[in-house]
Amino acid sequence: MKHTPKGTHAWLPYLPLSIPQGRSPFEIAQSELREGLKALGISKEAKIEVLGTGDEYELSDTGDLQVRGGPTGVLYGSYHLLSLLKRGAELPKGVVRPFYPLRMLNHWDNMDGEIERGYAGRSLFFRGNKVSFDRERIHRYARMLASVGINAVSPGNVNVKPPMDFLITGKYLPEIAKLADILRLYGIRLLLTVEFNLPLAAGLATADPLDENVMRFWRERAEETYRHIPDFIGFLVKADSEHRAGPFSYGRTHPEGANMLAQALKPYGGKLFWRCFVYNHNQDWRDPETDRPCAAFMHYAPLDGQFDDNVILQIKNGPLDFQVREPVSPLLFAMPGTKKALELQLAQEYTGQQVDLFYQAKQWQDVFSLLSADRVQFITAVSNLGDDPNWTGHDLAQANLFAYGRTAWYGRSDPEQYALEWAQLAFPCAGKEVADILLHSPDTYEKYVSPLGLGFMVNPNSHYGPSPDGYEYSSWGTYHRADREKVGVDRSARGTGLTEQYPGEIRAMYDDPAICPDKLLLFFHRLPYGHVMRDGRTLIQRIYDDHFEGAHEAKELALRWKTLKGLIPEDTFERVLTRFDRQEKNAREWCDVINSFFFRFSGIPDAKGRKIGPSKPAAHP
Ligand code: GCW
Repeated sequence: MKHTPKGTHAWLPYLPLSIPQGRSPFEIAQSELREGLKALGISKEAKIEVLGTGDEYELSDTGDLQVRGGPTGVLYGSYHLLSLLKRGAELPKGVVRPFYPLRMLNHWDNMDGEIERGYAGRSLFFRGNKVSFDRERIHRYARMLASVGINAVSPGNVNVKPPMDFLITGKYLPEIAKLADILRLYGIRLLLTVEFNLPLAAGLATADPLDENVMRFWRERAEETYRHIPDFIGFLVKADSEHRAGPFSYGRTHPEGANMLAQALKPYGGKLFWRCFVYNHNQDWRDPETDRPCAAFMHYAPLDGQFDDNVILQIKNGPLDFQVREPVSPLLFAMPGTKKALELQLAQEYTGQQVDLFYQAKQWQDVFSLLSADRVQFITAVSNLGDDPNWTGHDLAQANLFAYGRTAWYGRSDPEQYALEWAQLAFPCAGKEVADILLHSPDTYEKYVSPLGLGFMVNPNSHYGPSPDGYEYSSWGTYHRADREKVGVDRSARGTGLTEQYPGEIRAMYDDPAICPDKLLLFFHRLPYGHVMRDGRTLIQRIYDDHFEGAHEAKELALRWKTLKGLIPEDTFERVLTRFDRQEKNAREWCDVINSFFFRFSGIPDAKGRKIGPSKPAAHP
């Protein structure tokens, strides 16, 4: 039987699916360039020269093509050169170098093969509680990441479930080392997630970070991990968060817990990434004082200067939890004496689950427009990949991974540019049209799901589909507080005080409903339905209008896709069409459920006389 390789070309249609030959990034670059130029029908010679030490490169075309750069730089340069030639674009002038030294991808894979918040199949790394991967597929995965400059991955879930807690032991390290061996060829290094309570599971009496035996235990784990993977980056930890153990379990502080792990890694130059997703998930919904988005700043900001220099605090882009629209996390502006990593989420947990289209680069632009990129030293994103043949379930969701790679490389978000580049590479006959569809997608989705900064009106657990009170009376701290008169949470200085965590100008903007951006109005303020918006409409009318418009635009996206028939490979076209059909239905559902919810509370009819709420269902065709 003919072997059909799994894992499509993604945005690299000019590279063969077979494994490139080579034992180093330099040799891989040679092989990729040779094959790529051949497939592009370019007969010029390409010379690669290793100069320098890092990720930087320089491209030139003076009769011959030239790629010069550091040992990994030549690989990035080769992929970049091929993509430019494919798109007929100009070569960049001067040396190209990345903004962030580590451009990471965090998978949330479990060892049984399931992926937490995964919408594209099963794990690429684990199966049946074992490390288990398809070598060819990992080569293609690594190539895809390297082609956009991603150079670090953590394969395992931050919610470490057994037996993953034992990944950093002799039982699994030899297999993990084989994975690292492939990734290394593409300049990619590994991080592993660890469970704070591992000492207990391993038979120690405690996992108290100040206990001598516990310290020794972690030093041994670090030593053994580096023995198998000499270029290992370090550990990633979710502690004292959503049922995970952590220093609090032992009456210790987060610097005490994090520094202890960091010290175990220190002799090898290792780093400890410590997530700041720490809040009380056992909140009483009746309590108006405790406000989840305030939690991370309140906990960590006073700890500036107490973390060792190889500890990096990993902070989500917003203060709540990857909602459709959130303000930038105030913690990202704080703690000047502490290293920080920005965490984005490619997995579309709250943004359509890779059924509905949502191009995320626009969301990240919100972050970078307020936060200068050098406020953080590292960047990471939760992966949207799985073993589906097209990697991301929705083919167009590949654009998010691509755009993330570019964002991490350049340290800025340029949604238009990245969408166009991706679309021209993936769909050369319809680049502009596809880019345009991508660029419209987040606004459309936001309108029918969650306009004005309202979040969490989703079904509990799955986080998909409308359920306005799904998280309203729960312990998760996720409230919109809608009643007959008003909706939203007052997070201003007069309310829970979240706005006071921001630096001056930003604080002033968020604190005053008159200048707070519409898109965040109900995130920061509690307002009556009759509140007159800057555009003259009332708040309730804006809620109705946005939902109707969003549902209508979802239909239009599907129609626009249909015009591309013949310009997109048939199977991709059909697969995406199916998703657009589902999105259209989802959008209608969101619109009707949320508008009915607000109509029933407020009793205010739609000024445009559209039908809200129960009506005769459409007759079956
Ligand atoms: O958004 C929540 C998700 C959890 C996730 C958690 C986190 C890995 O619903 O599935 O757990 O965030 O970021 O730790």
